[in-house]
Amino acid sequence: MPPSIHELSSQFAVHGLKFEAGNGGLLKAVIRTPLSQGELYMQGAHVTNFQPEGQKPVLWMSEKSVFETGKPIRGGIPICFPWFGPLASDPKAPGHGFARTTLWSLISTQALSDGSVAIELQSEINDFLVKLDVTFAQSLQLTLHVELKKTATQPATFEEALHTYFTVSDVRQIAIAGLEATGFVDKVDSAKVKPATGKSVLFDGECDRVYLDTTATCVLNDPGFRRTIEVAKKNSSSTVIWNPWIEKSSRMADFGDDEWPGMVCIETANVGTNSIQVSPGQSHQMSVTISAHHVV
Ligand code: TA6
Repeated sequence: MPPSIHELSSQFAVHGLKFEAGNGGLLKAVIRTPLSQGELYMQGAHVTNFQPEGQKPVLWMSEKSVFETGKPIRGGIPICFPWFGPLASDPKAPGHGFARTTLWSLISTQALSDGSVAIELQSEINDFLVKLDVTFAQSLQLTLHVELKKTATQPATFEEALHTYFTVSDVRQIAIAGLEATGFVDKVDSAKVKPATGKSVLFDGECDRVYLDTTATCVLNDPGFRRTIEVAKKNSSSTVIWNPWIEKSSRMADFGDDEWPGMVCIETANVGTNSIQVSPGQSHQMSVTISAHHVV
């Protein structure tokens, strides 16, 4: 039984953080501080809003997203774990694993002296104890901690992604810098492995690329919004770039047919050959820090 808003509030509400019934009645934390505002749904520990003071919203949400128990929310920062994409060994398994559709538990909340708000959540997924630390400041920081329980009988391998959807003025006008020197798996072209392009990523059609063996910070240049968004990461060796464009958007019920120009995903991940193996009792932390900057 999920905790009530009253129970959550009495135990975890702090200055700048309260709890409400969100869309579909799903429990959410609402953050309002002088530095930024944000929202996080307890289902999936899913950040659905982050807007630094004086900036436009940074994260994109589909108008068509469903908000139902056990169903993925479209937009924000879904957590993909313990696998990414379809599960090769079980076609019936939910895409991107089930961390994003599980009800996470709150561990702690803090109103910090610099005006930011920190939230810690956890979930048990198979033999893993998974924790997410989120700090809403002028920037947004997420750290995904994955620990294989000591009771596990052998090492385990997992994939993970913070599948971040960014709001953009027009995906046809943006450029993503940081991946110029990295080859990629092109999921729009039969998963062919393609060499580094030496250029920023530009968009003139559906894009679904898995860049492997890269720890680079990505910079989203958005002239239409006169801003850059920096996506810096720790302990992540994969970056996924996605825009569904026209045809794929029309095939997704929870994605408006005319929404594709306004978003792009820059995903902080460890997938494929960058999957992580941990032994019983061992843990791994992957972090992303997202910051928006005006461009005069
Ligand atoms: O990260 C890109 C991707 O793997 C795409 O292939 C597309 O499937 C996207 O994730 C969204 O997946 P979802 O299961 O949320 O519809």
